[in-house]
Amino acid sequence: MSKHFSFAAEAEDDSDVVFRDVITLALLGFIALVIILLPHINPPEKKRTEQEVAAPGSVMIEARWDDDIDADVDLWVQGPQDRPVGYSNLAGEVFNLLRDDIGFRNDASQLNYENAYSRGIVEGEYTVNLHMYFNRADTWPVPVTVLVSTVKPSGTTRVTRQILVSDVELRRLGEELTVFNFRLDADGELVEGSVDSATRKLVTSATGGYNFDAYK
Ligand SMILES: [Ca+2]
Repeated sequence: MSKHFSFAAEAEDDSDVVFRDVITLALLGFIALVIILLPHINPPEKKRTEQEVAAPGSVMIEARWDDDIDADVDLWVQGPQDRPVGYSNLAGEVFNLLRDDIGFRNDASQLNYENAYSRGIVEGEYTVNLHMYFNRADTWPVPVTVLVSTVKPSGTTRVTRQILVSDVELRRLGEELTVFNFRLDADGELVEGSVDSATRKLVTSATGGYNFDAYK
């Protein structure tokens, strides 16, 4: 009997130890979980900087030509009191040329598309030109659509509004065509009566001695 009781007592002790171990492990597990989750509970709200809230508007200029024509058309743009921006002058004070398209070469997108984007909407005179740089396809004319849009912040989003569009044709190698001259006011609105296509030369030669002819 005593042996039996002894076994029973031992068994009781063992189960007690196991029970306490389980509690301890569960507690440790819970503490570990809390430590792991602590940084994620009530994360500090991402503070928007003044600059993010008051993101500046932009002027976006796009040129799109026939995707089936292996031609290198260049978009050249000039913002107020800025220098001309195109493939050989990629950045100015106002504009950046974001995408230079040289036709079918080095182009996975199959699009014939160039665009320039401004930093802010600056009041004043803008000019948009096209330059027929090279036409490997030797297909003429090359139809090009040119779009001018403003992108303005509106609450937490941005609103893109097309303000000008024109379909033009390039007819010879080296041709430089002024598509638009226009003015924007201080609110980034098109000034009525300011749009024309009087010729203004923007194409300037490459700086830094880069051999762009290698892409022809
Ligand atoms: Ca080009």
